[in-house]
Amino acid sequence: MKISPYQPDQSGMAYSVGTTLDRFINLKQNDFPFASGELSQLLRDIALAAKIVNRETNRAGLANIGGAFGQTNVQGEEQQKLDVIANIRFMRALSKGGEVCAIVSEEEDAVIDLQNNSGKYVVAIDPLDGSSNIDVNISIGTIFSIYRRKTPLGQPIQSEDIMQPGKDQVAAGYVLYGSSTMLVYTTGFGVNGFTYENSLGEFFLSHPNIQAPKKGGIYSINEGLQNEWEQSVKNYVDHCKDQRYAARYIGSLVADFHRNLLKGGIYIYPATTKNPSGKLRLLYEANALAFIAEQAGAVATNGQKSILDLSPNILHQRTPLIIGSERMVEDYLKITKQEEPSYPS
Ligand code: FDP
Repeated sequence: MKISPYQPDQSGMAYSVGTTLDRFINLKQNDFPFASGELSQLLRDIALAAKIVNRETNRAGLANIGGAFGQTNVQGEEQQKLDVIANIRFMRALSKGGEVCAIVSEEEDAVIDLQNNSGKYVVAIDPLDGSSNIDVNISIGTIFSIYRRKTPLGQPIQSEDIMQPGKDQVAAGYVLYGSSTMLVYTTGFGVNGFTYENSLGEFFLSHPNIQAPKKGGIYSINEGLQNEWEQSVKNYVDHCKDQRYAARYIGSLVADFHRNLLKGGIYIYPATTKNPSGKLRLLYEANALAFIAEQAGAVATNGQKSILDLSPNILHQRTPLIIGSERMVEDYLKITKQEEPSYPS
C-alpha cells in the first residue's frame, strides 16, 4: 500500500485565504500570551449579530421590513425598520457576552449602561449605516469601534470611559452588506477582510492584510451640496476634475469607503452651511474608519487634525471627514489650506 504524507497548504499557513473568522480570531489571540480572550469573544459576538442582520437585509424586500418605522432617531432622521432591527440585534449580542460595560449607538439618545461593571470594553456602533439606501437595494453597512474602559473594573462607568479619542481604540471594523457581505476589522495590527459564505454560515478570510493604494483615481463627495461648501473644497474638487478622477458616490459611507480603500480614492464629507461641523458622527463612524484607514496605510482628517486625535465633547458629535489614499488626502490639505474658510452667503 502506498502512503503519502499530507502536504499542508504553504500559502502563509495560519492566515491563508479561506481561514474562517473564528479560527483567525483564535490564532491572533495566541499572539498575545496574556490575552484573556474577551476581545476575541466580543469580535465573535459582533460577527454573529452581523450574520443575523445580513439575513434580515437579504429578506428586506420579501418580508416587507424595508421602509420607514414611523419614528425619528436622536439625529432627527427617520428610523427605518431595519435600523431598528439591526440596533436590537447588536444590542443583544453586545450585552449577552459580559465583555461590554457600555454601548453608544447611533440609534440611542444616551449611552447604554449595561450595568455590568466587570465588562472591560465600551462599544460605539452605527448598527445600520446608509439606511436611506435600504429600500432601493443598495449596499449598507455596520460600523463599530471598541475601546477599553479607562476607569477600574468593578466601578460604575464614567464619561471618560465613553468620550475617548479614536487613537485609543483597541479594535474597529465594519460590515458591508453588498453584492457579498464582508466583515473588515483591525485590532491595530493590520486590516483583514472576511467574506460571508451564505450556504456555510461562515466568514472566510478573503482580503488578508489590506493595503490602501497610496494614490487612486476616485473622488467621492455629494456634489449636489456644492453651493454649501467652502471655496477651498470647490477648489479641490476642481483639481479632481483636472486630474480626470472618476466621481463615485453611493451615499452609503461604508460602501464608498470600502471601494476607495481597495481601489484607491478619497471620500470627502466636508462642513456645509446646513452641517457646519460636517454630517458624519465622530464616535461611531469617523473614528472606526480612520483607525482602519491608518492601519491600511491611508489617512483620515477633519481638514485640520487627524481624526484619531480628536477628543469628543458630546456623544453624537459630528465631524467633517476626509479619508482615503495618502497622497490624495495630502493634496486635499495642500489645496484647501491655501484658502481662508468662507461659506458662500
Ligand atoms: P444615511 O444618511 O443614509 O444614513 O451616516 C450617514 C450617511 O448615510 C452615510 O452613510 C452617507 O455617506 C451619508 O450619510 C450620505 O449623506 P448625503 O445624503 O448628505 O450625501
